[in-house]
Amino acid sequence: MPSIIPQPESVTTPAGASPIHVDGLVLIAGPTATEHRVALQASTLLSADAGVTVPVAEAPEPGAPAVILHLDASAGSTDGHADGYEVNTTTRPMSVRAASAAGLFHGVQTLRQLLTRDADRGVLIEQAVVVDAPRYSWRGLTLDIARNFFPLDILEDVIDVLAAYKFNVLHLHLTDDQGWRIESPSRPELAKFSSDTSNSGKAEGYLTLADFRQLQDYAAERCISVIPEIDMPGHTNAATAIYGELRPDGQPTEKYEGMEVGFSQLTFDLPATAPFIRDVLGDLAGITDAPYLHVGGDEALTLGKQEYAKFITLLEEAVAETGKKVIMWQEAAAAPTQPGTVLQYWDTRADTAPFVAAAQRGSRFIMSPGNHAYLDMKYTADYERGQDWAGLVELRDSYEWDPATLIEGVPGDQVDGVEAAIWTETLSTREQLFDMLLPRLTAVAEVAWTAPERKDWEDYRTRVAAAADGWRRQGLTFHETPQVDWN
Ligand code: TNX
Repeated sequence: MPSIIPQPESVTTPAGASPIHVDGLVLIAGPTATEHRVALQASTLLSADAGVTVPVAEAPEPGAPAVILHLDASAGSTDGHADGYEVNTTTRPMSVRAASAAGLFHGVQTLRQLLTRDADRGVLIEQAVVVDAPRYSWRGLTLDIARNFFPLDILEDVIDVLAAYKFNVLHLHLTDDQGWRIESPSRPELAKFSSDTSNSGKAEGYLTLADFRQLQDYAAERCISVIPEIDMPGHTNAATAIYGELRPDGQPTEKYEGMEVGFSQLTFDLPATAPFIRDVLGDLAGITDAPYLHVGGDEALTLGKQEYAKFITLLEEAVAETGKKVIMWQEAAAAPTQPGTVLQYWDTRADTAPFVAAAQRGSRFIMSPGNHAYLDMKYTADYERGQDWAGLVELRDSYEWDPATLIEGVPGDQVDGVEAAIWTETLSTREQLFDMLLPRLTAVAEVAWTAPERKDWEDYRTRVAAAADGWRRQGLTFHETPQVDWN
């Protein structure tokens, strides 16, 4: 059986069919611009994977293998899901077909995973018919670039890995006590003067408007939306260190490079506060392609209940004024939130009553449970980096959970999907980041994509080992957990 992650809805392999040699392989695009664009992307990806040039051509060489890429309204998924696709490598030519650009792109990722290596014959394509569609429409990663900054080239590497496992959301945590990492045109001093700090003391910087534009374009080409987060009213020391007017005593706070959370806050009744919120959210909405802004709402531990609730209402209103929809961390549910506010669940220690009440008001949820999906948690107690407040998170912990039944009293059909999350207090290099992401990110990919009855830990373990061969070739670091028999 081919080693595809996330496990597709259905994979059939013809009995006794031997794999096809990639020699002479070409890609043939359908007539539309979308088909051409995806074919060019497939050419780049497959050429790198196979180590031979796989060009886009008008027609196959006589006798040589070809894959046609076609948009086809009837293709993919048994339930007509827009992101579905079909890959068939048993026909001549072979085909990737899908109803949407995203489906076609996902099909290409599956085709990549049908490549195998044989010691004698070289790179081969396994024969299979794959019909597939995702369980959830929201499949994301929260990435913290506030505690330690990660520049564009590393973010693009992360996007490439997300795309390979059919994720479609990159949620960037852009601001926190340790830094303001996005240019805010109406408040230029924020990024300019509050980005020279970080937890490591050496991963500083911020995304300029041009960087953010490039990042969104790079992500969009790979069918990934970038959801930006400005965290308020807690986690705001990077702002209060610049603006004394956001403090009751009028004095800016000290800059911060520590690990503690929950000490910083905005103050509702100050005249500068609401204009600050409207300015930075207006700026953010102006540069964001996605329909959502994330405005945080977590761990505002120094705020009283009343003041916190006023902030949540103000944040909801300020986002609505920009024309965007709002996402907040789970704490906001207690405020209480509007039904249209999406809640991101993270802390499984919390009393669930506010979430159940929010669900009854009609709220939808994104699931990021710390004890399964927080990829900054240590794998083992003696692991050299990471945190452990949500417990140790080994690969199997990231794999074995069900978003639909996670919060008792929140119906499964109010769950929009899943986000893994990686917080970077203890991570500042590309190698450290990928050590924590891989292999666990692929486990969360399967939780987000694959129906529970198709998931199987023993089978997944063997597919992870195959995936790691590709990570080694691509120079991606990963943690060699003893839960997998690595090749
Ligand atoms: C909790 S998750 C946080 C973050 C920390 C993270 C570390 C969330 C909404 N808040 O501020 O970085 O734990 O694991």
